[in-house]
Amino acid sequence: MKLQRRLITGLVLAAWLPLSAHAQTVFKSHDTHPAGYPTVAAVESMGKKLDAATKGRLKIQTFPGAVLGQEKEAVEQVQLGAIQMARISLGVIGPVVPEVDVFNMPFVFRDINHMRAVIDGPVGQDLLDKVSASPARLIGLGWMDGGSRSLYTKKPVRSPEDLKGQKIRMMGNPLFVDTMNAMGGNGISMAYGEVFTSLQTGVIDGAENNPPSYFTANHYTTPAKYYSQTHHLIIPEILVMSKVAWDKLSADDQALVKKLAREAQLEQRQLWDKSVADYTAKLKAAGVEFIQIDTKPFYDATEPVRQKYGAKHADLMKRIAAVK
Ligand code: GTR
Repeated sequence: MKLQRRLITGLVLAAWLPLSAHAQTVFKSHDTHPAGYPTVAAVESMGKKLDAATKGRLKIQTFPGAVLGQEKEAVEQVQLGAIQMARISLGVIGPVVPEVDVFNMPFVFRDINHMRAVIDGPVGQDLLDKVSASPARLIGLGWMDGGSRSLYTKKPVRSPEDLKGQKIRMMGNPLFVDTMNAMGGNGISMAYGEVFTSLQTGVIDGAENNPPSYFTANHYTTPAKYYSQTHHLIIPEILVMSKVAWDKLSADDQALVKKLAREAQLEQRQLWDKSVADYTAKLKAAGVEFIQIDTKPFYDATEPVRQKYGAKHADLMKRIAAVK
């Protein structure tokens, strides 16, 4: 009788074990960009590695094309745990973790290589840790590249005077509205998904972004065909995880996810450089006029913005400037 019971218990356990060993966790990961975009491709690749390393226990399912919402809503969903991951612009994290705004300031990085050296080094790690330690319930996993943002408008812009009276769409963060107002235009905060129609209908006169976004969001097909090389914002992208999902992971799994996010950071960079070159060529072929300008007047005009938002982070600003 005893033996029989043991046998039955053993059988039940044997039937249960393989099942539990194969229990799967699938992280839904948001991206506003379409399939194939460097950020989407890098997260997909991270997902494959995670799947292989955990023998299918942990997976990432990417949801490109903003199907889970615009970035502001996506951040909220990640905070709640309804979405487990998102690759978003750091611009929209500023309103929930104000410390990161130091990376969102105009001309805070000298150029893209400077930004890369900063995000790859201790300052980058500190900012990820600040996101994770903040009450926002987000975990900063890693960075990605968003290149530099320049203006695209219906009329060419060569100086701050040319922006006078022009309504320019900015991402949802008061810092960016202040930036555009300081640059000479009228900053209008608007979700990315509304920009195309607003450019077409004349609700706005222009917007600003990097060449891959300008192309893939079809903004170049609107009357905004002058791309003035202001490079006023170099905003890193961030890969975040919901703290709700993070807290359910073992320490080993957490370390694995972070390691793979770091690999994705470096992998995305290669894809990014290629995509900037490809989309720049495509934009030019489609008739977009790239205008080289003197950026100094825009740098000078935005000094009050760096003062206003940077004052609280004077040490961090010094550390960023000191990175070679
Ligand atoms: C892109 C960025 C997106 C989004 C978009 C925007 O460069 O990759 O995450 O923030 O800009 O302007 O809203």
